[in-house]
Amino acid sequence: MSRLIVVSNRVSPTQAQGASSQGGLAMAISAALREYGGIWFGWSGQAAPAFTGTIAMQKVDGVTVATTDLDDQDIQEYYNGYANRTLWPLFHYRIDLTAYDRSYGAGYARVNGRLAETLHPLIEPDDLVWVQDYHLIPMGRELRERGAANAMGFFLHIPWPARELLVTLPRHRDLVEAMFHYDVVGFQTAEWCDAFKAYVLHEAGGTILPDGRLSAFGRTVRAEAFPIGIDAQGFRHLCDTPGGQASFQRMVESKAGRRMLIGVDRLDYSKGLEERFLAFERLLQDHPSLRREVFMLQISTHSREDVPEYQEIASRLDALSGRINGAMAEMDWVPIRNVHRLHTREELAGLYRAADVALVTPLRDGMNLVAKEFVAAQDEADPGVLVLSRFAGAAAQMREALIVNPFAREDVADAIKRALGMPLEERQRRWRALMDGVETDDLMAWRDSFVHGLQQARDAGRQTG
Ligand code: GDG
Repeated sequence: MSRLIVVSNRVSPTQAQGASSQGGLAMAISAALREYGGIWFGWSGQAAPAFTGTIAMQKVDGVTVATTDLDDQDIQEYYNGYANRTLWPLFHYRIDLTAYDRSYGAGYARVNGRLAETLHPLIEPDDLVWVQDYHLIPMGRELRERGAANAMGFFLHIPWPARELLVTLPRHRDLVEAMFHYDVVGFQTAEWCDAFKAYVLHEAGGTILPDGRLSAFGRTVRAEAFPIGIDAQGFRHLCDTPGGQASFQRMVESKAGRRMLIGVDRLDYSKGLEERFLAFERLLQDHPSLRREVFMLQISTHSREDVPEYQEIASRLDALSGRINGAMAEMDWVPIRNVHRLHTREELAGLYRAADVALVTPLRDGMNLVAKEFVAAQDEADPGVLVLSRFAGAAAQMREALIVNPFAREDVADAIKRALGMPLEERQRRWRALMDGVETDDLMAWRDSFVHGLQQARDAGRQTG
């Protein structure tokens, strides 16, 4: 059996422990690595005075984790720069926030080369290589240039932008050409996959082969949608843990008979948090009878704090919730509970269960796992309602949610109103359909279908090679 080599931007040995406090993705990757054997490789998240390519190898709970440190310039140009100030905003349709600095592009190329140089000696001929996310698009090409002939796949966790936006990126052809060094490239939705194909066909002069593969730049690649899921049963069980039950109880008491809207997000401009607060304000303005009856718990954990745009969104959001609260709060009621503290996954599960409505209203999102976690955590007898942005990848699967346009404040306010008044029978019917999808298209199904795609690529290579 082939080993699996997973390459992610950041890897920490604790992720491999599969602890319940870790995200589901880390758990799924760890489980696959335990099953297939292999290595999880990536940046340690640490800075070294100079890049040396020294590998720290650790075996954690049966998973081999290999990490290397980057130097400060690498972190600045590759991670804070090209990944998070160029590709992230551009791929989330924010060309107004995109930094097109040459030094960032150079840092991105350099670090991908350095990581490939470090990883390459660890790869054995039969290994399947699975590269994760936008930080590492050129990794496959860098490995090929060093002689790796393995079956290789790339999965993009974020949207792929429309070609009209992608062409604003200097050297966009080079980035797309890099995708053709993989055997399989996976996207969250058919929509992002189609956007990639549109570029290949109309910008790169490529074609679609009879077997469905794309051909361009003298190479071929299979491009497909592999929508990511969550460990639905595992997440549901978190509600029954002592931590899950305690946070549920605490929240129910704190609600004091009121109804609660919940939002859980990394603090990021793509998540539509300001628009969400403004939609809630509009709801309370249009329906004064809801004041004191409803409040919003918004948990937004700080992220990427070295990037100026994230400092700005964080302070804008605090100012906005402060303004709304100041104008509307009463002695015994505050409309928005704006919380930045990190919670455990058990606590989150309990909070989701205690909520009446979830607001998942990103302006653009690859998938959005919070939507799926909320559904998994609901009480079947009295489930809450999911309000979901049409611009989240999850909307392609979760049709029974109340689908909204997050840019239209009144529409979101109307959907919240409808969610709050939805009869039990309708809530149960919608929840059942959503839960069936979340359970069927779960994280393990996602992982196994991608690995299966890699195995097919390896076997096809054996037949022709
Ligand atoms: C990218 C794509 C795609 C949040 N606060 C806490 C906490 N979280 C967890 C949530 C959820 C995760 O973070 C966020 O996942 P999302 O999917 O919503 O978003 P991104 O971080 O932007 O992820 C996204 C995803 O990759 C997977 O492919 O869905 O579209 O942008 O799991 O629960 N977890 C803990 N404490 C918190 O306070 N423990």
